[in-house]
Amino acid sequence: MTNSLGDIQKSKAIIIFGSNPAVNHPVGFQHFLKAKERNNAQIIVIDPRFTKTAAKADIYAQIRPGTDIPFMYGMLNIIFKNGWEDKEYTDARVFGMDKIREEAAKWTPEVVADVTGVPAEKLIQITNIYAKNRPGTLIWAMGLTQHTIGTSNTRMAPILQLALGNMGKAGGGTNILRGHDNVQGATDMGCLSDSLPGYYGLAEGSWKYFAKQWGVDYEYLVAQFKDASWMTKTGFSLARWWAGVQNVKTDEKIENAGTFLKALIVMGNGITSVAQQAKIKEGLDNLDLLVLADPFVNEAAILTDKKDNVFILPAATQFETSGYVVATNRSAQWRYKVVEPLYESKPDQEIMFELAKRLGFYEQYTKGMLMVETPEGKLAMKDKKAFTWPEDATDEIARIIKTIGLTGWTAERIKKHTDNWHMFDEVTGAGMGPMKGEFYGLPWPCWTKTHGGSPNLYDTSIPVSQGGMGFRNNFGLEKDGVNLLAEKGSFPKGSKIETGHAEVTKANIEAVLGITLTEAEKAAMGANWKVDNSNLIVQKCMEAGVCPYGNAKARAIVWNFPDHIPMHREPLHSPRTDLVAKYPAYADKANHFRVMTKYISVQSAKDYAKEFPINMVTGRLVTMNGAGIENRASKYIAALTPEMFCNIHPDLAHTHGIKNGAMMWVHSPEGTKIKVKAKYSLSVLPDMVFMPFHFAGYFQGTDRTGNFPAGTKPYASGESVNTVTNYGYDIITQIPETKGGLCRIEKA
Ligand SMILES: Nc1nc2c(c(=O)[nH]1)N[C@H]1C(S)=C(S)[C@@H](COP(=O)(O)OP(=O)(O)OC[C@H]3O[C@@H](n4cnc5c(=O)[nH]c(N)nc54)[C@H](O)[C@@H]3O)O[C@H]1N2
Ligand SMILES: Nc1nc2c(c(=O)[nH]1)N[C@H]1C(S)=C(S)[C@@H](COP(=O)(O)OP(=O)(O)OC[C@H]3O[C@@H](n4cnc5c(=O)[nH]c(N)nc54)[C@H](O)[C@@H]3O)O[C@H]1N2
Ligand SMILES: [Mo]
Repeated sequence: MTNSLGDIQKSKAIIIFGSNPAVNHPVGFQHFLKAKERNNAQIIVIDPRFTKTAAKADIYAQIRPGTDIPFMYGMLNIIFKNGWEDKEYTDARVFGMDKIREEAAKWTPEVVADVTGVPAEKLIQITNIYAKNRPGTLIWAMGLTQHTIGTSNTRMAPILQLALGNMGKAGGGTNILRGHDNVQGATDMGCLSDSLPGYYGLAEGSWKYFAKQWGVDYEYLVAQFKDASWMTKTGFSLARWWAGVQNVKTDEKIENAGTFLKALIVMGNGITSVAQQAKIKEGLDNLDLLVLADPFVNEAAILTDKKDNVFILPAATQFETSGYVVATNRSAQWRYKVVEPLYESKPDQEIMFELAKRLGFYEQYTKGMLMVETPEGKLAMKDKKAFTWPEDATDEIARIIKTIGLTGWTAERIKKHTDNWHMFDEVTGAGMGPMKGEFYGLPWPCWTKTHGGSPNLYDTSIPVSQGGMGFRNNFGLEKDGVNLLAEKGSFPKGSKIETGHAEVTKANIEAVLGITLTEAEKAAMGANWKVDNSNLIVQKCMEAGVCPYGNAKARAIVWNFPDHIPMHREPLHSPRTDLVAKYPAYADKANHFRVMTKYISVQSAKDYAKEFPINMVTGRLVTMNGAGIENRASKYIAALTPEMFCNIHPDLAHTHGIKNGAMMWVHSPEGTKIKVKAKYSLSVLPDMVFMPFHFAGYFQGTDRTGNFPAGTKPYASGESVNTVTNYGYDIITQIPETKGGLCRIEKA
């Protein structure tokens, strides 16, 4: 999220792609409604379903799943044709908008209407409203990401905002409504198999930096791998780990150093929330060891037939421990323990510490918490023997993670913010009284121990010391002879440098900032601001009003991705076979998170739409969360949604003889099926069904709830929709295509 929920109150138009905040972010959605009250903000919703959010919109477009790129190019087509783009802004701050303009020219409202199903007049009306009411904010969530082209979708949306000059503006930006309360924190901390914490790349230099910061030998880290080459390779993803298990039937080659995955430890994932349950079941069945650390009985234990070496560890909930979490707008909030862990449950960190002890790396694992930076740029040990949880962990993160500017996130400061939450403005997040000069939760980048946080990313209208910045210089200085740095005149307010500049390093700092370093400063300074234990680079930048990461252009062209600019590609299972030849899927990709991943070979294998003519959309309900066990194990919450169901248009149901409330089968192109209750709804078109993914316990028509240990069976169980969500994974992130698939239905 570039801005914040409160900042949405400043928007004059709000366009929502594939997000249903009235249901999934009902508290945050109040800011949208306040924008309406304050500015008469126009709310525009683009969703295949008429959602509760759509019901609050001024204008709604019922789009075919997976066609948001054509829709946005269609908007750009109209914007460019009418000269509504912010040319001064794009010339100074964007690389490659000319290529976008060329592609947009192909997407006339008529072409867009054919591909997306949204009438041309509606596209024109929406574009008019959105372009003429600035600043406009663009919202997205899972409706854009859960596709094979998810990454292209998430590039397309900022491009639209850049064209309109809406990025880096209060009331503008791209505001992605994230999922779990701490999902931003989880990604920031490296719960990803393709980066180290803080998005430090999987490169030797990063490993060496972390070895130093953790107080362990680099060679010790190397020794944990088969050989050093595996340290720079992406690991398996949550979506496809099962392909790495021996005896799982798949023709998809894995590249895992000639060996297989043997053990799986699950902490905080439901497993039944992941696509291709039949394959996941095979993966679980064939593991040597399965450990499920969860406050509830994780339903992976119910799905598998594995009888030995399955351990269910009682994890404490987040109410039984403390530490900070990161909100969707990059701000931190302290969470105090409410009660001591109940019974024999343990908080996650204690489970991990116990594991580290048994596996013999407890000292290496925890040593970093006892280290500090000295002003001379050195690392020293704190004056105590044992660490204090979670304060020392928090300070360790602040010390090490410089890439996204966590230096200012000390335990002391974060607690002070949470304790004084009433001293901050609801809209701007700006502090008052004792909190003056700081923004609530110190939204990152929070460059120094006194910096107040950055409420809106890429905002050049305020000084860097108050959260201002240009775009990041991360991809070189020029590409094909074109300057990648911001043009002259585009710079954060008060900057000593009034033009674009490279990220600041020890080698260029004197030239870039026009300063002379003392010998002592030179000796203390790290090679660049991301690895500088002295923090001198950042400090000097702050003094000059300059952003340490440079001042560059945003790139519309990503030359290292398969599609240099976002391109429309039909879902792997497309209801429009006639469009597949024109907009085909990617080439199959070997070694994608260690697993060969299919695109065109699946898409071109057959005309799926003939046999599976119905679009299948999956998503969320306001009464339930994620894999659903937390709700279904509660007697009273379970009563709100006691059964798994399928939203179906009465016209479609009628043609299959399915009565409202009757059972029906949903079949997938992979040959799997689920039995669910039909629930008539006019929110879906007659060529589409919608199912929530919050149920588990049944598998392809069979009741597996007898597998629950005595006394743990939840009050509600049902089929997981992920048994029938289709094969398909994003080309960059490997997120499953759970928002674009096909199915066939049948009366049960
Ligand atoms: N009550 C509740 N709240 C939650 C959660 C929960 O489980 N329950 N989960 C949390 C989590 S982890 C997350 S990630 C967020 C997710 O929040 P959302 O992304 O809002 O959740 P979804 O309901 O999965 O999907 C949003 C919408 O995308 C639409 N959609 C599907 N395909 C397309 C498409 O191709 N294009 C467009 N434009 N729209 C499409 C769907 O119809 C749906 O209405 O919610 C969080 N909040
Ligand atoms: N078909 C389909 N599938 C989807 C999606 C979709 O839209 N459609 N959305 C996807 C998305 S965006 C997400 S985020 C996932 C969500 O899916 P999951 O991540 O599986 O979601 P949750 O149910 O929130 O949490 C998983 C488990 O964490 C446990 N848990 C809760 N608190 C703690 C704790 O403090 N410690 C430990 N160790 N465990 C805890 C819960 O009991 C639960 O078993 O689903 C994905 N799957
Ligand atoms: Mo999520």
